[in-house]
Amino acid sequence: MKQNSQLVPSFKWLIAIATLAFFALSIYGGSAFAHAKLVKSDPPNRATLSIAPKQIQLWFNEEIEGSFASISLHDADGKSVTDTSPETVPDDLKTVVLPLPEIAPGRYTVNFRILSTDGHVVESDYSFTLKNAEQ
Ligand SMILES: [Cu+2]
Repeated sequence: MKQNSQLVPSFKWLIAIATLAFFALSIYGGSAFAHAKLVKSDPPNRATLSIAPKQIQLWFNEEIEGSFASISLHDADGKSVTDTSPETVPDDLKTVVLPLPEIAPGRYTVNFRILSTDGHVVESDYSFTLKNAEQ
């Protein structure tokens, strides 16, 4: 019991510090709205395609550091099916393109990681399905 009563003040401090940290983080997190955001993709999120896409193109709401962008495509087993880097589009700094090899029917996940011009990394993923041509 003695030990317990000694612990109480330090728990209060912990809560105070945690609360401060939480507010500090939420203020910092508020600047997240300045990051580049994905506004459009081709193939679109959750699309079901009957023709294999030749490339993946991502569009953002603002310019990104295209040379630091990475896009990868993973099959349903999580295996990467691409080994190339995305290309920038010279007259549109808000977009990146990843040329694709021939891909088999199945469910795919697009993972992307880009660098906003404000220096923050934005990382996310989405998926699409390629169905058999005969279906
Ligand atoms: Cu940012």
